[in-house]
Amino acid sequence: PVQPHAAPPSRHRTAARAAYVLAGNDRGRLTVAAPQLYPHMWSWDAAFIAIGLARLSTARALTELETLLAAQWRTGMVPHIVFTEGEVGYEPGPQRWACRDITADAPDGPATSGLIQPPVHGVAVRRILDAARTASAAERRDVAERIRALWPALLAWHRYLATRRDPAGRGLLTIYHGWESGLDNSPRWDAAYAAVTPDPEFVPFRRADLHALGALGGAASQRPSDAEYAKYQWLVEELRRAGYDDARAHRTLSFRMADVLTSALFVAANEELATVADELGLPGVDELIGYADRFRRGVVETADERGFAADVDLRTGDTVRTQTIAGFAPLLSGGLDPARQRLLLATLTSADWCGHPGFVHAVPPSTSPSSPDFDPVRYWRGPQWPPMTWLMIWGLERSGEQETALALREAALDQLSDGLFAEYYQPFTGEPLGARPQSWTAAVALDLLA
Ligand code: 9YW
Repeated sequence: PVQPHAAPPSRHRTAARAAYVLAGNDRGRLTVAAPQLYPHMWSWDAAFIAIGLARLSTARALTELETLLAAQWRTGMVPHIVFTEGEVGYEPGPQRWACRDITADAPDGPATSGLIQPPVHGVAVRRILDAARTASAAERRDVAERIRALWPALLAWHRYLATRRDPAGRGLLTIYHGWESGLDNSPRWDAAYAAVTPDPEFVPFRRADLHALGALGGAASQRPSDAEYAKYQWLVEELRRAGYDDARAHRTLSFRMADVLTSALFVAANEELATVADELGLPGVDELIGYADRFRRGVVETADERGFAADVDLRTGDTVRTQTIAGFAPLLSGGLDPARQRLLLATLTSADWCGHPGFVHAVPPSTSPSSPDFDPVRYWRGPQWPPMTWLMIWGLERSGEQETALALREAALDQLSDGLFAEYYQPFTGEPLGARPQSWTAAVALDLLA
């Protein structure tokens, strides 16, 4: 029999600190992503936060998803930012997006952005349902009822993605902006951004992010560059001019990428929701499984002989192969043949990735240190991001790769035991970078420690 053993005290301390961080960033019905740098609700952060909160209170975890989904657009789109009224410390803010003035599809409630982020919400729903298994009958009933109430919104979100973001039915989701990938300035998007040219009259707005990071003692070298930011802002302008209309966006935007990581996460979320539907007797199981199958094929089709996946530039038709964490998308979607699955795992643990001998913690960097695009401090171009590590652990556990998952989990817990819950980490020094404390970092720590 397995001997029960207590976790070392430092882990308890880390869990307690993580809970304290989430409580501190709690604004009642939502948790801000990071108080100084990101004082609003971000879509995929909210899902990770709900995964962490599920370990503390299934009721509070559901509230997080309810708040996000209350800001859903009439098209089914779940916006990437839900703005906190009166908060002016983030750009672009609600005035710049002006969604409600531009389209009747935007909700009447809180102001939102007009973009998406990766659809990991279904993963959170399943985790909340699972967390309720050992709860009282009353709590289980409450969780089931609230998931039932959210169900039409969740289905509409997945339907929006499967139709408007993949009109050609190729099994890959289109993004209109690097921000939609959640991996903003990843080298994945360099080639596409090279073709984005702001109008000469376009006046870029102020870099509130640099100001906020400076106040935290961080350097501009940890954020995207000014040249990158001007393009990010210009794409928002293009989207406004397209009236936030998907059909027009597909025709007119100067950035249109098929995002393989977002697509793989969509596969996983469809599978998780299908399981929830099956358990709670909710409609849509076949539809969700159909989406999962279609997008799994789409993801696997991009993989090379080592199983490493790629994005596709929909404007040029080019397959864009970069040495970024998105290459591991098939570990999240499944569907690789066993030989390539083994090769992809070997790549993940190799010196080009987690196993680099110079790394303080053997967790995946956002970009491979062997890539010429690698930068150990700049955002998605090298640093290690705890929610990405969480996703890899989760994907590995789900596909039965327990040994690799366990090694990653231990390394992740070591990294998180600094108790700072930074936004990202320098792989060679272990230095915490970006915002801190960052809610989703605390949330994944809580989940991993449970
Ligand atoms: C920004 C909130 C968000 C994350 C993104 C990350 C960053 C916002 O922060 O984007 O203005 O740079 O790239 O994935 O959701 O944590």
